[in-house]
Amino acid sequence: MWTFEYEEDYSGDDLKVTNHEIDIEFPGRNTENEQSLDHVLCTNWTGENENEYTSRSVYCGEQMDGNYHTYRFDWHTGDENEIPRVEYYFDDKLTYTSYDHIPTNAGRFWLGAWFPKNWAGVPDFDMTEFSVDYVKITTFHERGDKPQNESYPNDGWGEGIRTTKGDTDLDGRAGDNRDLSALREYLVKKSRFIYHQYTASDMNDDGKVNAIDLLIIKRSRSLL
Ligand SMILES: [Ca+2]
Ligand SMILES: [Ca+2]
Repeated sequence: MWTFEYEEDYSGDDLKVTNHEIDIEFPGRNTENEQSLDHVLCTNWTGENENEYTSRSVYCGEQMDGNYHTYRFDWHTGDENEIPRVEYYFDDKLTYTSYDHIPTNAGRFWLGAWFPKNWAGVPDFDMTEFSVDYVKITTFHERGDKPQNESYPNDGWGEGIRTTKGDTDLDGRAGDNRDLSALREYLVKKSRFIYHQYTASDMNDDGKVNAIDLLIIKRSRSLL
């Protein structure tokens, strides 16, 4: 998870890049400097140069136990009551506090699963899933807070996948035999769905995909 705000300033002789970012990223590095899922990278940035970020790999305990864990950072831009800092918490335990290169500019908050080449290791699976139980943001409103001024606010966004209700196999046609069999396969747990398949399959928008949705697709077919 991370916050991100990026600016390019061409007003001087040299391009000045502002990169205000806070990262909680897995895998971290253990004491042997190997990738480790019981360590996590905690990094905060104000620019992209070597001397403009602080990164620490900290021990946060076993993460691969099938349970939800809480990941949190408290971002203080600072004022008369607060020293500028970022506090990193894992399962509600303060694990590390950074006082250097503390961002001030508002940024977008991101959650994501990705596999960057080189530093994240080699995936040993074809597919996995990233489950989020909840997201909570509480504002501090400190005097160090600065507005965002993104240079490319709309750059880098994907087209996304347009889903149609009933098109459970995402082939562009809704409610045919393939969609019924894709949903049946999922319901008997023989197959996995990606997020867009859940959206396309949840016919009654109750947040669950189950036999009721299958019945709704069947009924809609009989009405055609
Ligand atoms: Ca289809
Ligand atoms: Ca449903």
